[in-house]
Amino acid sequence: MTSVLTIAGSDSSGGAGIQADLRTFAAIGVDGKTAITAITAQNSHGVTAIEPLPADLVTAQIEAAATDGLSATKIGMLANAAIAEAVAAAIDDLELPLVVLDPVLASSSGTRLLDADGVQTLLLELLSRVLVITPNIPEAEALSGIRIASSADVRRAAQRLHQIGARNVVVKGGHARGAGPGVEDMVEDLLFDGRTFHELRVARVPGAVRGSGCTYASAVAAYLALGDRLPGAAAKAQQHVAGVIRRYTEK
Ligand code: PXL
Repeated sequence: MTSVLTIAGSDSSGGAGIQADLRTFAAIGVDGKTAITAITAQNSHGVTAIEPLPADLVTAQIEAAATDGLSATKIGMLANAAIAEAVAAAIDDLELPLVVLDPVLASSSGTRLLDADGVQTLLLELLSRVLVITPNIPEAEALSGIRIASSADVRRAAQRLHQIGARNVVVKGGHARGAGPGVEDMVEDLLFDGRTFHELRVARVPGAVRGSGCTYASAVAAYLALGDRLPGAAAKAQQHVAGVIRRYTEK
């Protein structure tokens, strides 16, 4: 069976992280493997504890998964620079396939999930080693240093992240705040591959669901594993997330 590895944190509430990733792999029909980077304790009120795991233990989990064979890789919460470095080294040493990096910086409640040194390692060591990075608007602003208030700014931020080394960049439009015509009823994700901007649109489903970023990046990795390419995998992942949010908010 097609296997996808998620390298990410555990969310005890089940909404985000490893738990969301495995749910997504199962829904799309790929086998999930896990390398847990950190344990978090959290609920609907926020994050109450975070414990990063030793970087060597993260490497050992990735090695174990890679030895059995992988078709794609998703990276989420990294917690600190030592883990980010270990993951960058594993990408090279184990030739991890089709790597999707969700640059998780903070939880929805605002708790930091990657420390400041880790952000530098992500920019300097990881960005250039992955196939695609999938920031939301606040993450794209933080990583590019460009404040985003319009769709022209989204393009500038994507170009900047490409200049820094990312081969493909998807800036997810879910967090757009009045950034242009139609943002109230449509979500527009922007994919930049270094040459072309691809605008991927879906009807906005009202409401926010925790873990949507994790679900999106896992879905991109799963579709890549099944043989889709970009931008097709990104378009399918966007539809998958919209469907999950619709079903969740109907409950
Ligand atoms: O959604 C970002 C995220 C990623 N990974 C873990 C998380 C969260 C948000 O809370 O807990 C483990």
